[in-house]
Amino acid sequence: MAVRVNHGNLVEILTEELAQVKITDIHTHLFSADFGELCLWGIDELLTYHYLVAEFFRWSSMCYREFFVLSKEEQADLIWQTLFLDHSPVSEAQRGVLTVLRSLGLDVGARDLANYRAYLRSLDRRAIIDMVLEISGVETVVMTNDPLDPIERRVWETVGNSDPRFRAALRVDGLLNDYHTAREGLQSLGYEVGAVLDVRSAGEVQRFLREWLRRMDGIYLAASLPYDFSLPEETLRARLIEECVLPVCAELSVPFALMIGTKRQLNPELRLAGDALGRGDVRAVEYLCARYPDNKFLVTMLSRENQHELAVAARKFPNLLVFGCWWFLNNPSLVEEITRLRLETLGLAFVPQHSDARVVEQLIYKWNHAKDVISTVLADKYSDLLDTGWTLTRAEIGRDIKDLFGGNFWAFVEK
Ligand code: RAT
Ligand code: ZN
Repeated sequence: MAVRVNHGNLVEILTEELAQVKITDIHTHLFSADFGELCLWGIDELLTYHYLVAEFFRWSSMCYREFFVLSKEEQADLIWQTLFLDHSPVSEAQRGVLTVLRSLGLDVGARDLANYRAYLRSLDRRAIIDMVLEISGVETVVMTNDPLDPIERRVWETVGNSDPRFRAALRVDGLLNDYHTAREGLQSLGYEVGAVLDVRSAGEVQRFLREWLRRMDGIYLAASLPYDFSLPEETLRARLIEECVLPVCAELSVPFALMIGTKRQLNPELRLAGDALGRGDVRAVEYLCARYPDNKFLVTMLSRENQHELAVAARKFPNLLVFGCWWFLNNPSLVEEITRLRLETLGLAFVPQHSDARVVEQLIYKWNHAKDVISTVLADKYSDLLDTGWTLTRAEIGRDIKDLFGGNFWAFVEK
């Protein structure tokens, strides 16, 4: 018999449904075990996450170079001391480490870094992946794949990805944001791409995209783009998108994912931690969706200020799926605000979050924290529905949660 939802059982039902949903994490920087050293895990990787490196330098006056020549373990020791022992670890990325340790059954109160290290080192790559996917409820992990990275390419050209829980996404930042360097990479792979994007070169870029999407069985093609990304415009990037990326995506029925709003290397001394953000221009997204109705666009924007406009754009275009609270937006207060805004503007037709995890264990905290916030917001929304006299069943809540955590994405990909 259908279980009716009421104000008394709503939170419990939501918690139970969220605990059992199988998540598709649509954007991560994780790799399956086949990728060897590219698959990052363990306490030293967790503590040297670039989000934490940036936070470490809020306190430390150490010179950047001195820090980066240290071993991973030494860097991790310094970060632990500075961000966890010398100050309370309240930031989102700091708390995340503790959520991971607790979920792995370790004693967070003991503050025993040596013990955490020893425990995690006693596991292997495959064991940690299995354990983390089980704990986090993640069923499918979408990777970020760059065939111009020689280490990664060697894997694709030899063993490939043998783990069906991991899926590929072809990332083309280099091509769109630094064509002249990427061109050399493409040439070394046998693609005859010239300095000028003439018909022949455009055809060769298309061939590269097509062949690598097929080889990786990529589910989408993606790029992160700077905050001043604009379309239409007379630039090489615009031509690469309109003459190479979009035709191939349409031909293979693959979405193009745009992640807009980066301000790369604002402080290059911080290396990977040195990127920032700027307010983007939603008009570029509106232009693409209107001009290319046969293409599908997955879009996330990095600036809080863009979220309302982006949600409104998604009301207008069925070929636009908004996803995630990306990178600097992945703070509980902002995830809550943005998820409320999207639910109120779009109903359940969006993808509320992706993890952006770089270290396997981060899946645990990113999804645990996201579910907490999304649960609070959904509880309010369902409660408002009950107040109107609308009836709800547990199965309907389960259906909605499945859509949010994977169903909407797969329906869009398969559209
Ligand atoms: O969130 C991150 O770790 C960033 O460094 C970026 O990788 C960003 O998510 C991206 O995909 O460009
Ligand atoms: Zn990312």
